[in-house]
Amino acid sequence: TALVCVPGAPATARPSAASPQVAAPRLVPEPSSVRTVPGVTFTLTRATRIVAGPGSGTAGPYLAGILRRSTGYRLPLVAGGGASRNVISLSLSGREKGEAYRLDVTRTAVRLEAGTAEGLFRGVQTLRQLLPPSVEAATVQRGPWTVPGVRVEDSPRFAWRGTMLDVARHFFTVRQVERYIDLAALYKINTLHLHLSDDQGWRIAINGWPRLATYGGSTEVGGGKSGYYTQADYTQIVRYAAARYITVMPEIDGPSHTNAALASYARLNCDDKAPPLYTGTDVGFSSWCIAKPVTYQLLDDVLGQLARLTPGPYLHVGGDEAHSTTAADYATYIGRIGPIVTGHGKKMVGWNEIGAGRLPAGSVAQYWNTATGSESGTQTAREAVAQGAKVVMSPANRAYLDMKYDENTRLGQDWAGLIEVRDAYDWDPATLVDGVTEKDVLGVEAPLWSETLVTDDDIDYMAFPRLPAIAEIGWSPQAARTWSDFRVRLAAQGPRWSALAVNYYRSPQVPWP
Ligand code: TNX
Repeated sequence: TALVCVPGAPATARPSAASPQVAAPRLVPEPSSVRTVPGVTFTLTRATRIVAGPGSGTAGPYLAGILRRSTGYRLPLVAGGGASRNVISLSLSGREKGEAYRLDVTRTAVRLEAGTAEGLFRGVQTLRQLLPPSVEAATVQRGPWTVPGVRVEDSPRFAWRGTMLDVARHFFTVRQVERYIDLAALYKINTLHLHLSDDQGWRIAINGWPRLATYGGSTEVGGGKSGYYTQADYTQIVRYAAARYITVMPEIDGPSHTNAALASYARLNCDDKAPPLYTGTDVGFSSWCIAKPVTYQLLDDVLGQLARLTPGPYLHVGGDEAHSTTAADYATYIGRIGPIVTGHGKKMVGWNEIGAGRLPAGSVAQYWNTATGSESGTQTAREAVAQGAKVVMSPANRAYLDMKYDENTRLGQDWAGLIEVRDAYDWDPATLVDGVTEKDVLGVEAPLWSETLVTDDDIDYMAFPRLPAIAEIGWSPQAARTWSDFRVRLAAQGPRWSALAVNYYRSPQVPWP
């Protein structure tokens, strides 16, 4: 983080007789460029207006919603024109593209501009973090609502900055998913991967195959009653995410992780016998019947319906841990499912094992192994790249939000190791796997598997602070980020999470205030 040397710095600056300094604002993810303007602050008042120009999408209403709750001010949203003092203005400009934005804070105004509404929305997240933490509260708080004078110019390193929710092992309601979406949006996450099916549960209603949801979705890890999304519920999640410029990617896992579906329809099984529902946490014991046409009729129906309900370009077909499918069957399966996905107008995404099969153009392999360099576990990632696929990095020993922080963590698993905040932060997606370089990497994703997670508090505890660490890896230039700086900026998020009632892990590695 750049520190700007200024004579006559404000009282909050670190004192130093020779060259007083103004501390840079503590933002996560770190922007490409932040220049502080010494001695300048903007103060939000009862009279401030939010000017949302044409094409600014949800950025204005989203910002107004947050600010009104905690400030109690009216903060009218106006389309433009009138005085330009005491305004927060959001406008489109030809200077930036995609998610890039520019934010200027002067004494009289906050001006945010971007080439797209999406860019404005990302910039709004930066503005939130420039305001005091209490701005995140759900009830009216005392100001003053000051914003330090800055000029931020920012754009993402990677196009894909994702997180995954496993709604199969434990089901999460639409409201729980929406809450997670809002927390992820604060860190400029733009992809929500929903793991909709697994051995323990099938979570999406499919026309023509009602028992997948009503029976296959009836229980979860540990037993008890569970649930599923109707197609209207799923559409609600997609819309909620879209209003935050987050793309939903649904996953139907296979050929393994399919027990819930196999239990729902006997005819999907090679021996025509339905196995019982499963509420344990083993992996790799189930398999689609690769030779049966009905397997592909089902997948065509499921993926076709999901393709119609999903505006985003990707369908995730799983492909992980197929320990009960022969290598030949696995290759057959990938060769069949690829054209089903592309036939419905989508691109195929799968866990890195899919590199062993034939991939349609435009496919994406999600790297989840713990292997690095050129260890044997990295082979399928290289095979995917050799076929022209891009890679999303989710190495389990770095990016898995369900791994324990240390041996005392009550929740989570430890098969991929313990992941303290520094472990989650200190790696570069472009140098992890030999032969998978910056140009092959689409981005990063932090999966939250839910074998041990039930409540919002459980989700929060595992995702915070590691989700913001992965989000920064995806957004910020590699050269602009160091652990010693990140831990200080991350510490400043603690009071924000408290204001948002987020049950975060108070890592001893982070100097929380
Ligand atoms: C491995 S990694 C899995 C999941 C488990 C997870 C638990 C991967 C693609 N599959 O089935 O939930 O470990 O950490």
